[in-house]
Amino acid sequence: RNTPKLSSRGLSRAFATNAPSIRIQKLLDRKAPVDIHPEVLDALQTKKPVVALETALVTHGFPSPENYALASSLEDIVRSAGSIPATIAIIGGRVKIGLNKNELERICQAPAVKISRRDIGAAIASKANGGTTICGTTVFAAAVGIKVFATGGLGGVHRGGELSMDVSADLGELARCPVGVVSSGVKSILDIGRTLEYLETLGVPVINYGPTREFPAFFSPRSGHYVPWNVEEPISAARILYSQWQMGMDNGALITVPIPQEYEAAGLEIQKAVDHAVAESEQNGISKSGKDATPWLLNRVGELTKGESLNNNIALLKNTALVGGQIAVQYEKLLE
Ligand code: PSU
Ligand code: MN
Repeated sequence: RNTPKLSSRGLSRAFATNAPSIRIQKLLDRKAPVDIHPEVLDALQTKKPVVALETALVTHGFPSPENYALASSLEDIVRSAGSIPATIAIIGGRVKIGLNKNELERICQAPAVKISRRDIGAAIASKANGGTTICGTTVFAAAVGIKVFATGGLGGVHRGGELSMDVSADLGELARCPVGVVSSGVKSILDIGRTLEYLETLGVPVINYGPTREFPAFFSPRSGHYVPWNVEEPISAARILYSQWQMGMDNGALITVPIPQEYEAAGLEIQKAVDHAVAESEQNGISKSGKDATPWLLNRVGELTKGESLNNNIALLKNTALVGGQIAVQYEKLLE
């Protein structure tokens, strides 16, 4: 393996100094199948800002080889904001917190399972490769004490979810892990209103990053649904996270970053393809296929828009990576 074995001596010094290291020490004590990239480990120990990045979007959301260019540019953007990126995946049954170049290439090319919380044990035991969803990535970020995670589209309540009960595990995970998830809202492949209701039930704060409280609909900055809070600066988002966790609360938070203005018009066109794809999924039964439903819809929207949706998707991912990097920097300053 390229990630050197963690030295438990170095860790016990860190153990005394901060909370992430206590968690890491516990993982080590259990000989957990986790490799923390040395740069990420150092950042966690010396309290540098770290931003988690997911891999289901590269294994199940984007085609190869574009996925590799995207994943590495998201890491670069997090760095440009002053944070250390920790792209998370399962490779050969080991949980990787931060990937080196070979590992990133591998997860972008090799067949991989889509990893939600419930897939973790089985994927490790069967030595699988896995792309972690927001749910799966949040589990691992929390396990090592990463506080900020930047991504694209959150899963949610599917249309018709009041009958099918197809509700993404992403929502429940935000309620149980102390991680601030920076995303562009949820795609209108989902029932946005019910997704927001469910987040409220779970006690997950939803904060829009921008001048209004309108919840963004991924391809569009507007959904017609409103959330209770908005902030306009990274420091303001960081203070909300800090205050919540200072109280000993252990739930996460959702911070939504609308797609940049110049993509709004294209977003409206893509919206039509979204409706078309949802109608098809109901006719062909994919909508009832469990974990395959979301990847199928994402792929179909890409086909219907001849790749236009992927361009918008890349733009918004880059934007959330930047804002996530900035929020992580401000959060660490509050801890000083
Ligand atoms: N929605 C998107 N893009 C994505 C996903 C959702 O617009 O890439 C991915 C994310 O990884 C998310 C997962 O966590 O799909 C949700 O899948 P499901 O609905 O099966 O929980
Ligand atoms: Mn589902």
